[in-house]
Amino acid sequence: MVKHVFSKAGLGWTAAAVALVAILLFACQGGGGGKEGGRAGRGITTGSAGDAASATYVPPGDLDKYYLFYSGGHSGNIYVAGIPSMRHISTIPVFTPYPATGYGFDDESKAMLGGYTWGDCHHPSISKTNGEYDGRWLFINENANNRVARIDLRDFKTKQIFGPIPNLSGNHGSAFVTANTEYVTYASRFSVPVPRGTYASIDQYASSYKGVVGCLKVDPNTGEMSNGFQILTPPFNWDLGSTGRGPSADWVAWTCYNSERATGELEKTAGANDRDYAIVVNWREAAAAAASGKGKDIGGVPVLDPKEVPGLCYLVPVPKSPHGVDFGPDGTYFVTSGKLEAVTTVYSFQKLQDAIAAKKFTGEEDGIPVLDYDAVIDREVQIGLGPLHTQYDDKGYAYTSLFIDSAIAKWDPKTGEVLDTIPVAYNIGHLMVPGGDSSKPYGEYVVALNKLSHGRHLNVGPSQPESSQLIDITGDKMKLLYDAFTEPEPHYAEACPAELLKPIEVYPKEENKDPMAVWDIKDAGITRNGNVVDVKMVMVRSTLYPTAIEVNKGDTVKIHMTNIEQTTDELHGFAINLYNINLVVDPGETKHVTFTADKQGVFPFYCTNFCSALHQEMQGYFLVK
Ligand SMILES: [Cu+2]
Repeated sequence: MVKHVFSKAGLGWTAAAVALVAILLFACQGGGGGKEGGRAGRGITTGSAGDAASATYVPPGDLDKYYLFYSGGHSGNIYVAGIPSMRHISTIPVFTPYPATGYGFDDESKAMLGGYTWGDCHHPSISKTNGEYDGRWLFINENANNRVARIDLRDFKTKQIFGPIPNLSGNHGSAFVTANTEYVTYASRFSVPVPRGTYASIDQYASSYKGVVGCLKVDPNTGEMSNGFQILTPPFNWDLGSTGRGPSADWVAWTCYNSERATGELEKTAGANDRDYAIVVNWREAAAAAASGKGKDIGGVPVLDPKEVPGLCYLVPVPKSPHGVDFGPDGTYFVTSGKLEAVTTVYSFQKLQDAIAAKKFTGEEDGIPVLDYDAVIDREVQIGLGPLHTQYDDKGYAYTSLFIDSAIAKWDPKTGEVLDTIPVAYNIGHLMVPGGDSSKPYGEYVVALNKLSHGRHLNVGPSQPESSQLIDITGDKMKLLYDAFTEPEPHYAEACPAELLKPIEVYPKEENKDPMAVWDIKDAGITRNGNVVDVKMVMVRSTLYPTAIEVNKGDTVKIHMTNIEQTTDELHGFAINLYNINLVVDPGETKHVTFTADKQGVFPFYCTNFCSALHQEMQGYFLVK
């Protein structure tokens, strides 16, 4: 028998009240900061410091075992670190200009940013084959301007930013890829009238505002994303999603909050129902329906309306105010947690299929059938307060973050038994086990992505970094190993074994097909066509050639820079005084910058990226008559 918490009308609010007390209690404790807010003040210890130190120590010259890709939140970046050292190795700029690599300054990356100077990126997703990470690409969503980006893991560079995606507002439930990277998934956190640009009064929210869930098609050879399809949904606030694998490989699920369709003061109004929903979508069927013309073109995308095209998606009741759904490694079950209900539910994918076939529905929302909760669940588990996200290890265990308890619980999804709990510092959001959202979890570690660091670091003033903690999960008991800090704000991360990736260190000359590339100083030079000036420049130790560029005021200047080095780590930069020009060109790469010579005078240019003993001598003049 399943204990049905929803049947007890009062329990939800009791749990919410407990949660509220816990939040208030936490706030009171946390206010002090400083030494009292540090490790001693919270009773968190590292156990044996010597053991923890040796477990995370990577001797100088040795390499980490895993790549860790953190989302950088509203920084718009991805941070690359190593596990177990937790050392920050590199920053991949994605949605934000980044002068350190010249990103957003050259013509190509500037065009890719599309005029936006920031993004809010949350959930990195390594491409998959048969449900396992294949290490080709890294996708990441963008919540503020409704986009998805693709990074090529061959060179760790952003290659495509797709969007703003039509009809979508707040792309939070993204960029989880399907089992063979057929699609990148997305969902609207905020509902608006569609298509974008339509006005409807806020009073019309429940009926005239629409959510969408959908998929971007991914080219299997190039990774290039293009519009796939969307499904119209009620104006719920879609949250995190998860893609199926194995038997559930054709399915994707997201949870929502605000199934009340409320507006304003959601902290009160969106908690009225004792349950919210997950939506489960058969993406393969939906793609086929869109391909056969069953969708309606809205904003340039085929949009499927469940009222007109039934059988593509279903709603599953979930504990109150969930913050995501996570398919298990073998794809036979998925887990949701109600952050205000303190209940984690394990759903059976087979029972879900059976209930759909037997039409075990309890109602519908805008044409989407609601499945009977009792018919589709395996069990409910009481793990702790504020359960959020779940990851899986290589032994069949689940790890769930507990925001209010500031802890991680290890438990068995097959029995519901909670096996261990470890406190973290503090208020964990996401957590990450290498491969923990794929068919092949690697286990070994869980990284706690904590929302608050509360002074567990040298005091850097009020703008405190985010905190991550590395925890050993190889034994029966979890062991805290290391505190790491990052720029804001890791929401999620993925990690893969180092040997899965084989990044290049130089761009091979033979692959450079840029028509403006020059590989010898004798081919470098300046040509004029009307008021357009093309400069083919060679960058090599130790010159930027031609060393003088003379133009007329008002000319359009196009500088095409080729770094002709084929040697590892020999980057060159190109900056012009007072012209806001800043490029960095990797070995074998060609980059372009186009600008108007709108200031008269003489402006030095120089190499910004230290390259050789004669680096200082790599300079020249940009002369404007
Ligand atoms: Cu240089």
